[in-house]
Amino acid sequence: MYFRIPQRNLLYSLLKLLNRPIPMKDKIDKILKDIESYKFDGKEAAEQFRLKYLSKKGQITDLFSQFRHVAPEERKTFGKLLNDLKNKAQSIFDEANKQASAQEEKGSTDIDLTRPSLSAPLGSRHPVSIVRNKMTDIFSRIGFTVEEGPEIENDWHNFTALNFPEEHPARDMQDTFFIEKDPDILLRTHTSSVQVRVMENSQPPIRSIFPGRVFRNEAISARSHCIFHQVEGLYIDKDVSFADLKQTLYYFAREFLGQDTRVRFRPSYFPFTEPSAEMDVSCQICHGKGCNVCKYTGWLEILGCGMVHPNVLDFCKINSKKYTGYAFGIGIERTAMMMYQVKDIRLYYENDIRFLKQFTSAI
Ligand code: 2NL
Repeated sequence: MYFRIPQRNLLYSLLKLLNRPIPMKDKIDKILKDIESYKFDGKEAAEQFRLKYLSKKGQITDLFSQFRHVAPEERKTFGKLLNDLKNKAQSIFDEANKQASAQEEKGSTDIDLTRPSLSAPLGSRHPVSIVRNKMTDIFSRIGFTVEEGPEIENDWHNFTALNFPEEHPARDMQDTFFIEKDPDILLRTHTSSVQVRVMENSQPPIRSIFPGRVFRNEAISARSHCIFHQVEGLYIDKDVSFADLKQTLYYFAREFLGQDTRVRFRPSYFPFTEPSAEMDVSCQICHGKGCNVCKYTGWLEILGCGMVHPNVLDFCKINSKKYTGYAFGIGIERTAMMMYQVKDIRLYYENDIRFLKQFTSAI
């Protein structure tokens, strides 16, 4: 015999009378709507879903415990609805779990390789590179090859093979960055060390230029820095004379600064050349009239040069009785300061985009 609970029947009759949906149906509908709108959002959110609906204290489990209050004639309908709801929630959770494991296997981020990349703003060439390229381009056109070598050097390649006497001040710690002493390992103070390496490893004719970064232990100021760049040049063959040196550097000056450029040579001294000279160019700012760039002389010093000292040739296993050569060295920053009227060398190393973006180049 079936025994009715009077109060429960009373409640249902009352609700039916008021034409209200019964609460169980309401709850099932609401939960169904909620779980159907669930979107996968990672492992943590999937677990929250399970706790909310399927765990011991979850909303669906709770509905099952309320089932015993359902009127017997409605148990079949609600039993099915509840079971369907539970199965649906379980399959949503299972699917979410699958996705979470797949994601974990891939590495937690989803990278869409088909997405267009962010456009990187195009930079500009560094003024030191612009000037170096312009110099190497000019010399390449008359048959000079470009050679490079190490920035960390030994005493032989940086000093001894270049005819620096034992007591020369450049060998001092005050002027050069030493990495080790006895045997001396140091940061090269000029790219002449590369020229020594080329001479040691090949025989004339040698016609090359040597761009690169060099290091000197100088106090940093508007005019000098402990790091700067050079382009050196070397030409060795039979019968190379000072006339070849002058004409080549004259060609360079006119290509570099303009065809109306004039040059002059002043005697100088370097341990690795004899005779030695410095070359001035007519000031391209005032065309010789005098301005504050050329300090009202009309001339700017642009490079040092000379005939390779016979000792240097012999040290590098080139027969100085048979061959002669000339060499020169140009400071890139100094030249760029003149060209662009930059008053402080430190600007070249500060990487301030406002400074760097002002320079444009064809190469
Ligand atoms: C300067 C002067 C110079 C050289 C560099 C050189 C290299 C060898 C042999 C002979 Cl292996 N000379 N280089 C020659 C004269 C001057 O540089 O004021 N540079 C910024």
